Amino acid sequence: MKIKQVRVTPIAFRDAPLLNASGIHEPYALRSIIEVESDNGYLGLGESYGDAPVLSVLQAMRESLVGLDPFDLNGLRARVANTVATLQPGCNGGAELAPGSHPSKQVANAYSAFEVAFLDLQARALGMPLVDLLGGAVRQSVPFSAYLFFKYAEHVDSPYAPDRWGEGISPEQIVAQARTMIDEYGFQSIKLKAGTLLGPEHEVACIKALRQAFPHAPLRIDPNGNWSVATSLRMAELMGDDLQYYEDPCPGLDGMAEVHRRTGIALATNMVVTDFDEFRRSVALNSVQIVLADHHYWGGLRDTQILARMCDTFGLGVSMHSNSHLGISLMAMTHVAAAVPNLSYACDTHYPWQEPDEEVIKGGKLPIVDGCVALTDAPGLGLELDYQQLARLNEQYLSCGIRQRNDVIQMQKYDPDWKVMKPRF
Ligand code: GKR
Ligand code: MG
Repeated sequence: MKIKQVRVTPIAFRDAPLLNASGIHEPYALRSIIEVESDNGYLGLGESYGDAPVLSVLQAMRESLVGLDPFDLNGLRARVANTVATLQPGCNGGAELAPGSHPSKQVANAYSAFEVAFLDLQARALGMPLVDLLGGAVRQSVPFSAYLFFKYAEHVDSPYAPDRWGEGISPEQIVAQARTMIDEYGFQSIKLKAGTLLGPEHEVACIKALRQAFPHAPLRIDPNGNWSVATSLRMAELMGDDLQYYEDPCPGLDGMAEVHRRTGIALATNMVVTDFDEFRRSVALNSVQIVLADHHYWGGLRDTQILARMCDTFGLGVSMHSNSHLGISLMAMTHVAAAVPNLSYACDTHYPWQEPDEEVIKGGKLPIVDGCVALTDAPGLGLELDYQQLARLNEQYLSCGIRQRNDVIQMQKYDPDWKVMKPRF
């Protein structure tokens, strides 16, 4: 079996005005959809970042993959390294919150994007679910958490009607957001994105309100490294007992190590441990106790399994990080999480924030039931592309004008003096 053709299609889908440490989401989120076609008629699918620097690598890869055996993952790795070496690195304004789109992650993220498509193709050709290539499922469905965001009712420059979630600023509104998500999807755990302009005291008040409204739900808060060590310690004192884990309260391995040393609270990260080198340094400092994996920048599904094994070896918990994404990514996350025996917490996903009419797979949005995404017996990831939808979202990409995520510039439309400051509080 040889690869006959590779297609990389950039798409844009509507994204809510969600607040975070950098600023606010833009009206559209970008992704790329990858198709790898074999000479005997199989198709493998992948999904990755759609920001210009990532997209340029993915597109530059296309020709080099033609003729490659889709089982030759080492051949894929060599070709990615070659291509990246010949391209100029770009910079990305959203890179810190989407660490996989950072230029230093170009090889890992381009490899990941194609690795998923190659594995999907392999599994389809063998007539087995992709998870079987990862050693088989240790669970048939994977738990995800309700991922809450502070948000405005609509974008300052909204090109479309307001979303159905409304404003999410006050503790009451955040509890209502959680209730809607839990009612619709059955999530058992709750994560609150923090580190916003609203400030730590307000965000902790929302955690308190959530604790009261959902007395038994595991709770996490994620300020994306936007609080100083002193603020992180002060907030830990206020809410420590309410948290299942404290995610990236402050920047840096040293800061995280200090917060853990002085509070004893389990710290999770998708910011200070984003590759194996940082993992090694973190273990020496005991900076984090839970690593949030993400196959999009950890080097694909197999390297995510290696990361999980390393977490097991060093006594760390493992779960999963997410950025705005569609169903191909969700299913890839589900297959790898199903094959990780030591997955210790419900994974993150932005999926509920994406609109029902903006999916590129046949059948529309994937179901999340009782907070879980279930595997199926279908070969590969079990997904087929809806080409009409793909064309529509590609059209949206072409017309939306956004080429690189930049939550800072978007926030400056509300407040021209807004600047990146880490930590802000
Ligand atoms: O989408 O605003 C966002 C999030 O802040 C995202 O960019 C982060 O990467 O969800 C992520 C996280 O857990 O840090
Ligand atoms: Mg995080």
